[in-house]
Amino acid sequence: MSLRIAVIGAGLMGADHAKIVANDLPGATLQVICDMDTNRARAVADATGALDVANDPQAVIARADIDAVIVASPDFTHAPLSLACIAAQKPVMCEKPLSQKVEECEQVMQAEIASGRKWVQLGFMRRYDQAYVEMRRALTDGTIGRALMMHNFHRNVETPASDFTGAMAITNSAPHEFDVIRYVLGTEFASISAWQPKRSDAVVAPVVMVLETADGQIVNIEVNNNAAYGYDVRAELVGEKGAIAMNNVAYTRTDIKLASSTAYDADWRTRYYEAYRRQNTAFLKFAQTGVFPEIGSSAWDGYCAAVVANTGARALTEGTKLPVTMMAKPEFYA
Ligand code: ISE
Repeated sequence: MSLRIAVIGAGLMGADHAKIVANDLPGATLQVICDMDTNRARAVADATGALDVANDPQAVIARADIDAVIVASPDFTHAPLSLACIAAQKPVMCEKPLSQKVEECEQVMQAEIASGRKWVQLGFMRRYDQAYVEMRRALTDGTIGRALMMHNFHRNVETPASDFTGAMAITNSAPHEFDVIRYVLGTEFASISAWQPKRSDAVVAPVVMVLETADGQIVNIEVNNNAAYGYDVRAELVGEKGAIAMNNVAYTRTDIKLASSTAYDADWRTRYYEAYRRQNTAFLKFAQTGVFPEIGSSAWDGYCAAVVANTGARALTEGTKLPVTMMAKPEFYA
């Protein structure tokens, strides 16, 4: 039987998830699009062939004709809606972040542990991006030897809102790096410091972070939310025997007038389309079998990202290096 999925939130990410469920997930039915703004839900439903629209997320989660849920509503709703899915015993693919509040991440973990099984997969889709998959493999199969350093750039064309701050670069954008670097290196962060250069205008300046891992590696992350020229994510993993770097994903190169150029994506939805598709395919299998995806992000990973992000935001304000202090990993998430 086809798995009936509800998408909660009909904004940019909800519309994208709905498109993936409708076009790229054989075995899934796009049952409901839910948004507080019913017109917005209707527009996404019309574009994707979803069967129904609604505006009350809690009621949608409880519906008997819903088997699994994708949460792509505003960040502050992620933890409460994940908790509702756990209570209703419905698998949920929750967009990142699980919460920016560490205590809310802990509540979700506690509810999952009490229920006896995992229900929450978190939308840190970069784990499914081929470049990071190959970086991880270069470590696990020994190709580049033991990891020493990882360099990371994360550049957006511009911020979604003019009141975006340096702290938000750390709590909203950088969690992608926090999660995927933990995954690639297979370790936890031990400390973080964060700095900003001065810009000549009013928009938020880049944030540069340096992190140490528990295994003695050094990681640097630049988040530049106003890079102006394109969506550009880069990473290079340096090992003791070699290095592996991500290429810009471009199918063509134009050579003209003594110059050569490739194009950048405008944002993450096209750059990571394949990663989202793979992630959601893994979620479908999880919802069908109850077996948590091998490389998927869990509520524990959401907790870790929130701890690093909150510590990083404090390090930026205080202008100092701070230790990243996390609880011991519960056996349940081992
Ligand atoms: C943004 O905050 C996101 O959530 C996207 O997933 C990410 O790829 C983008 O670069 C961030 O700025």
